[in-house]
Amino acid sequence: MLLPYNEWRHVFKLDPAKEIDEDALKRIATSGTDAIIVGGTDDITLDATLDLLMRLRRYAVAVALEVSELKAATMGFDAYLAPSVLNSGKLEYVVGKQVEALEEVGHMLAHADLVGEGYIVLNPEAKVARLTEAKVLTETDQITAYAQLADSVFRLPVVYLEYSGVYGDPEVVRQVKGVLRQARLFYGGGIDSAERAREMGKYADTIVVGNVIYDDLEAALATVAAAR
Ligand code: 1GP
Repeated sequence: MLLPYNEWRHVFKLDPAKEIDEDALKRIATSGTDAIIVGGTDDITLDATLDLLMRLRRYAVAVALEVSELKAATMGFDAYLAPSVLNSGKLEYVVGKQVEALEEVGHMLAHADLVGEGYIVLNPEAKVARLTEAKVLTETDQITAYAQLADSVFRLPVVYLEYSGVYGDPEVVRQVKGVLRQARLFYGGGIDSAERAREMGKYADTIVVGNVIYDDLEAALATVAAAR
């Protein structure tokens, strides 16, 4: 059975702009992970997204599209994740792109599983931080305030702590988890070993494993069992 987003414990994030060979893709898709998120920050094309979707559909795993690039939105995914970067310095990344996307493809997604994600971007060096001009958050209180806004005020179903590229602070994740009342907590960033998966998995509801898939496949696969 394909799991809905609120039951995911472990997910892999694949970037359509990066090459992955058939064998590696098969091992990722059959690893026992709960879902594959297709998403990335740049050079996302419809062709590459469709190609990855088609290749993933051979396996019994949920596949979700993170709709950050409008051009790449297409039918056929099990769920659609709509990210808003809450600490972006540009309104465009909080609501602008989302409205644009819904104007274009809203009709197509009307009956799909469309899930809002409140991103809190915490690695100032990450591409996503530069692109969205994310406000640098240094105090845990600031971070938990954003999380509470997403959860209790906006009632977003997912709060996503995004450290993309670096391993975050487990204490921050623990404290954010402590303020959430209904949202699911996604954590992503620098998980490249079973140990890190286990550590962040203690606090986050869902851990997202990205880059290491392309750098060290065995280490990526080891994170699956560790998140259980
Ligand atoms: C990126 O949160 C994901 O959007 C995962 O981060 O690539 O650092 O694993 P990494």
